[in-house]
Amino acid sequence: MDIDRTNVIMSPLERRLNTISRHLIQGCFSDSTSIVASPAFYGASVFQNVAQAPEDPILGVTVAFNKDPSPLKLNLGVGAYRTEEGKPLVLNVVRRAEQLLVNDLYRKKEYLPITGLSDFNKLSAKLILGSESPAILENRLATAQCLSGTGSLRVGAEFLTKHYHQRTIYIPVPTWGNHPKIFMMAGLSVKTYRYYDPTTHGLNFKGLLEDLSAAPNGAIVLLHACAHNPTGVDPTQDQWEHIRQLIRSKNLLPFFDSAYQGFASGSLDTDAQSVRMFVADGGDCLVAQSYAKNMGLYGERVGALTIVCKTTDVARKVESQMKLVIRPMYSNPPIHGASIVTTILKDRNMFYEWKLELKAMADRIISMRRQLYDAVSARGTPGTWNHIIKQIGMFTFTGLNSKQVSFMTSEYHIYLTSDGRISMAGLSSDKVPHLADAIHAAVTSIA
Ligand code: KET
Repeated sequence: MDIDRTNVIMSPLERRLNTISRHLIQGCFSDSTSIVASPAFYGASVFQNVAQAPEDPILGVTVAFNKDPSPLKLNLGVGAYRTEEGKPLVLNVVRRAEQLLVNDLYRKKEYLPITGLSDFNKLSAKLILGSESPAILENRLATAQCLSGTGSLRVGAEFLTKHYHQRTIYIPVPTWGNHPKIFMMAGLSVKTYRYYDPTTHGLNFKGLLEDLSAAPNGAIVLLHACAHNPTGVDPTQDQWEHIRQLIRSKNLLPFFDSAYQGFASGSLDTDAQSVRMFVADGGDCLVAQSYAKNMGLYGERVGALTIVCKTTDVARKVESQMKLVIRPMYSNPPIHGASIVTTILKDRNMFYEWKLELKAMADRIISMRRQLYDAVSARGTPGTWNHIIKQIGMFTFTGLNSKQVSFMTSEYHIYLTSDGRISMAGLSSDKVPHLADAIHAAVTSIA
């Protein structure tokens, strides 16, 4: 059967029908090889030179994990909380808030304003800065609901590229792998400051101070508000004060990433101390907040960017410019997740219930640290391991190298990022012996 009519003059409609019928016939008849292909259909794709991209270093670990058929497999890659049964957790208070939202027949699905739900913004600023914050009392801040922590960082970075005189941002070494990409894509130039000392598994405070002292005046400095990712090492209160003084004396601009408020200590207020210390001195600062971890709203993409300014007038102008960044990017943010957060934050009982559930998550992680430390110590694994209990937040930065990590994945089906970071939130008591065996075998058999 030959329906090729390419040598016949056809109208555009006829041509389209011709192509469709070819597809249909090809699907129906095995002897359709005699059909002559149209060059546009079978020729090289205009995208044929697109290179295969590598998987993301963190989210790609989950992709590999999902492909592994082994019943032993354990995903300690992405920072996502799991229960003792190894299951993802939706907080009870979140379920309750969702129920209220679903039952409210007056709720609409209209577009939100460009900067999102106004109550959400006020409550988010209060959560991170504290209700007595001078910036809130003096109304000199601009907050926009953004697409979780990542989106808040990106909007903040785009704003800085457009409106700030210094385009260099200093990020710690190491840091969350997405930081340099977010800032570079937004047009900032990325430099680094020393943060972690692998020999002590602690803070390289001297290196940090030296590098920030050498930064050009006005440069932007990315700071993890608490539970530094991936190291789990935070400055002490005194060290924070020292850092604050240095930053202010050089007119550096602090940009806080707060992705783990409540996860480090179990207390929302304690984990916000670093940010509050900077806001208390009256200087400018930016804060990106995420509700992915502390409310377990990972896929809802709820977060906020707050820019603290020195006067109300400046803050209003800043807000107007934030809108110009957001509008062509995604127009306005989604409504559901922010409504859940708002429902919880504005109701005294629900807020209290959330704090209890958050504390329970933080406590379970702390107990995992103790259990893993005990299990590794019991095996007499060479090296020092007390950093497992000293580090805080979701992660342990084990010190395992990439070869040891590959070994643990291939031999023990344990998935973690190649820098040796373990998500303690993904671990449960029954999996601790398997993980400790894997660490022991990796350390004793691979240098
Ligand atoms: N900041 C930090 C420090 C961070 O660890 C994450 C996520 C984010 C921001 C962004 O989270 P968001 O979901 O956009 O609110 N970190 C975990 C997940 C990821 O890589 O996306 C992680 O490190 O596993």
